[in-house]
Amino acid sequence: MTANLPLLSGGQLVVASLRAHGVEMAFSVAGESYLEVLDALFDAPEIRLITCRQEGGAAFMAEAYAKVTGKPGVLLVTRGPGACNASIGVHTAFQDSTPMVVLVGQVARHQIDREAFQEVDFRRMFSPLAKWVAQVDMAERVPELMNQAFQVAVSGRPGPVVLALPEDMLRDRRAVAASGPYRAVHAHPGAADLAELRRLLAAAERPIMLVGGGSWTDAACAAIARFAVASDIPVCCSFRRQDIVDNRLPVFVGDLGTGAAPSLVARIKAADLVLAVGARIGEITSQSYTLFGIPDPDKTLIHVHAAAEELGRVFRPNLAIQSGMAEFAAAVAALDPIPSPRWAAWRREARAEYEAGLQPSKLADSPALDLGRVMTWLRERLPDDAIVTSDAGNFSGWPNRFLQYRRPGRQLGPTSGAMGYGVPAAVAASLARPGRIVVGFCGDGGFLMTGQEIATALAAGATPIILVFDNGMYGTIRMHQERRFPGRVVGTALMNPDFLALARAYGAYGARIARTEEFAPAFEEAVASRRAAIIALQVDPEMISTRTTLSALRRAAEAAKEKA
Ligand SMILES: Cc1ncc(C[n+]2csc(CCOP(=O)(O)OP(=O)(O)O)c2C)c(N)n1
Ligand SMILES: [Mg+2]
Repeated sequence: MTANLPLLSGGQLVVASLRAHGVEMAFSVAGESYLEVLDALFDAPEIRLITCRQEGGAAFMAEAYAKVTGKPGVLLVTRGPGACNASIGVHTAFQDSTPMVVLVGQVARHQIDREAFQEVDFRRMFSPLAKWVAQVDMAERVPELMNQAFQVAVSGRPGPVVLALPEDMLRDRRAVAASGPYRAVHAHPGAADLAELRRLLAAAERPIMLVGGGSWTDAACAAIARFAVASDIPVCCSFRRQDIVDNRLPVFVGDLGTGAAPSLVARIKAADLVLAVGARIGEITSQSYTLFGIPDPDKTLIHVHAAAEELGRVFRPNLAIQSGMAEFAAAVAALDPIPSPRWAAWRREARAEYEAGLQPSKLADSPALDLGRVMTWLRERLPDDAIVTSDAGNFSGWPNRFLQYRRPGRQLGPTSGAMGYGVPAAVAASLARPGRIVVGFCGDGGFLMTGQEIATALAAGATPIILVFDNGMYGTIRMHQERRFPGRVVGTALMNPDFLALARAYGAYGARIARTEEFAPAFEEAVASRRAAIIALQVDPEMISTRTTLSALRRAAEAAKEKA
């Protein structure tokens, strides 16, 4: 059979494999270690290669592209320096359960283990960061290992895989055929599991559902909402996963992120049954492991997760179901609803608390730039298919608390808490879904970590609108400092560039906003400009979160110290 196949280089086989797996877009920073792959891409115009400015940005782009499209994000980077820069995105994909295929150039096989130029043992480097790492030492095995890479990335709990490609292997020529496309493999809930779930639910008085994790399709989101609505079960979302359930539905009751509403936390504590679907019950979801008893949660816990390893981790559920989200959602949507559930008032109260939280808290005497009013305006202005990306930092409390999400709109944020995510994710989302409004929320700290990818946006025609919350500090850490060491500010003050001049230097639309009423016109101009845009918001440093001010924090910490 092989006699009829053309001789292809390892690099050409890599690209033939990308094609066979249906890859349409890949993100890269070039390197001499994988020239053969780049050259093969020259002949593959159906794969759009996005040239990025730093591998950290490129990796976040690949990760966000995967979140938006549901397809694995493909990233190409060079040996040690490229892989080291990219590692933040690999870690984020791991924590966020995002499928990603990372191709890393490697030194030639005969140089390995000499600490050759830029050599790193990628198996060791990525072992705690990636779902799977391998090195392709024989060109004839490219189809097999590429196939395995895609298969592992998308199946079960999705995650990032890394393939190291020695540069001399990429030059070897072999007559083998590419393989693909991948087929994601997910478990289904069994009939007995579903019957037990319904029995436990029917016996509950105060149930609450918690949805989160990765690999939710639009259809799975719609199905899980039908299930919740049919039995009137309140639903909250885990950190930065608010787009799983339409926030305008009466069953939606808030998000259990880092700035979760105290009323929601109290409600979960008061619940007698928690049905957690897709989310890991990790540190943030369990509010630093305080929501449930360890290992036996003092309430009925039903945990549904794509990976068997997550079930029974820390907490021992009464019922553990290993299932993909689409498979689970379809199965429960078909269950008989609980007739006139006892918890109607419980659900109504939870929703009323959530709706009350949409009213901005009274924090200070009318700041010139009132972020609560800006967010309220955006909530009404953004279309249903808007994509919101978020960096990590205290500013993210504003969109998390006040915006509402629904499919096909999306909320893309790093549950890993990685700063630098906001801009590249917005660029990738805009490339993956051109024509949609994409708004990227960043702090002044996170923005300057990867803001250079605005250049990528301009070059590739992406049109994200980046909002930079300029408070002159690493606000989150300053908040922790004021709590623990009031008045002792160190390492958290920032001196910023002129963001307006910076926007213009990139060729982006730019605006600087100091007052509430300036926001709407600037936003509309940014949309109309059909270019990437940076809107810098001059934020009063007092506005440290949506719920408290910096001086209130300091006063409380000082009072606590005096008492102690
Ligand atoms: C890559 C990375 N480095 C450091 C941190 C620790 N960290 C978390 S939030 C934060 C400050 C964020 O500052 P900024 O982006 O200005 O947002 P703000 O909190 O001021 O709104 C820091 C330094 C992190 N999460 N990620
Ligand atoms: Mg800041």
